[in-house]
Amino acid sequence: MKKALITGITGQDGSYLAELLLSKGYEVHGMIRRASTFNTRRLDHIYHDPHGNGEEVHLYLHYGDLTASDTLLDIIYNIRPDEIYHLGAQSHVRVSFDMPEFTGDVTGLGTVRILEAIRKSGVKARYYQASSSEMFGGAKPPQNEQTPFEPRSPYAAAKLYAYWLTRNYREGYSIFAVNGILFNHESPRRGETFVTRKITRAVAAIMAGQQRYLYLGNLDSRRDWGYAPEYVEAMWMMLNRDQPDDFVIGTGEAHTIREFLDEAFGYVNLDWHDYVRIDARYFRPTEVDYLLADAAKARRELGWEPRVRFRELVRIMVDADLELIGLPCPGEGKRIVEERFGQWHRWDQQVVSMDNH
Ligand code: NAP
Ligand code: G4F
Repeated sequence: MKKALITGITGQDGSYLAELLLSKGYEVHGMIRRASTFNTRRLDHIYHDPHGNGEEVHLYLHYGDLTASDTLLDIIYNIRPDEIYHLGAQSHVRVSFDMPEFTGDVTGLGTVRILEAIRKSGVKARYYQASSSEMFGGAKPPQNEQTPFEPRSPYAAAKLYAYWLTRNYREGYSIFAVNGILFNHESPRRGETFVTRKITRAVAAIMAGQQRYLYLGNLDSRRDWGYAPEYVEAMWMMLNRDQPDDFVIGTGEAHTIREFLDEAFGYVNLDWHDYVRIDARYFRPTEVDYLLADAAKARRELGWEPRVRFRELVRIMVDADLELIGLPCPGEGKRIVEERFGQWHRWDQQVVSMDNH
């Protein structure tokens, strides 16, 4: 049985990746932070209480933090994983302007702490670095592996540091280390303060009569939005090939926030102009205007191709948020997930609380 360690397992991508690896027969270990409230809600549906009589699920959680190198070394040395997926980060771009030093510590230095733990422990683990299209910043679209980086936020600068460290450890210490340069990917599990989920949650709350207005920032930037479960498959593909290399992952289709609003509100026959207000708080000191992936290399060398397109993604997210708030949903997005992925998770129901910590 192969062993994988996931940092950031409680996040959007970490939870989908844990499901994917468990379905492939891996023993999955995740690092979680101690919190005063439950932070494992994205995992509750796959976790099985070790004291119960249910079927065994090979999912194990360990306390740790990217700011503490001693625990990282212990975790890696004790588990001796075959694959490490480093997804943990302070991942919010707007917040990185408020907390630039902290973002550098967690998102940038956190990476070198993991790479050093791999090197010092002598564990022969393959390493995945969650690099980001945000590193392209002001670079002209479409962006691919050859595009020079022009970071425009503390988050992007921290990710760029981590990107180069990953390449350096690959070249200097022969570690099988790869950068997945992923463009924006979303899902019903997306953090509530990223713009897509903020919008789809608002659509549901407005339909339920619980919210009057939705306050947003810049509506003109363009993003290449894909469906997160497909992106974690690309992560696994990158670690399961002969040679380590870096790959851009995205759909090759970009849309503005306005277009996202059109689709999300239009799906439930609302006109967003009646509900959206602009709040300058959500503007960024420097914005990334246009991200558009050229993922030809991933298509060619990994055989990776996105199946969920923009309009379908929006419908999946709106359906999920309508259900979550207890309203019936039009069902187009739900049908897409059931047909192509087999199962529609009502993942956010809980909180049941995982009791091994
Ligand atoms: P996310 O939902 O924000 O999850 C971030 C994870 O990092 C959470 O599990 C969080 O734990 C953990 N974390 C934060 N600070 C930590 C610390 N000090 N020590 C240990 N863990 C810490 O992010 P995501 O959307 O799943 O993205 C996964 C990774 O891909 C991130 O590195 C992100 O920057 C990168 N990325 C994301 C996208 C995207 O569009 N989603 C695109 C490109 C790259 P808590 O749950 O306790 O907060
Ligand atoms: O949803 P966002 O916060 O995502 P952003 O900044 O593109 O970052 C995400 O994708 C990156 C990959 O490119 C990841 F590396 C990163 O971790 C994260 O997952 O903002 C998208 C756009 C921006 O242009 C922002 O200015 O939406 C605009 N926006 C407008 N109003 C807003 C809002 N963003 C947020 N979060 N909240 C608003 O109210």
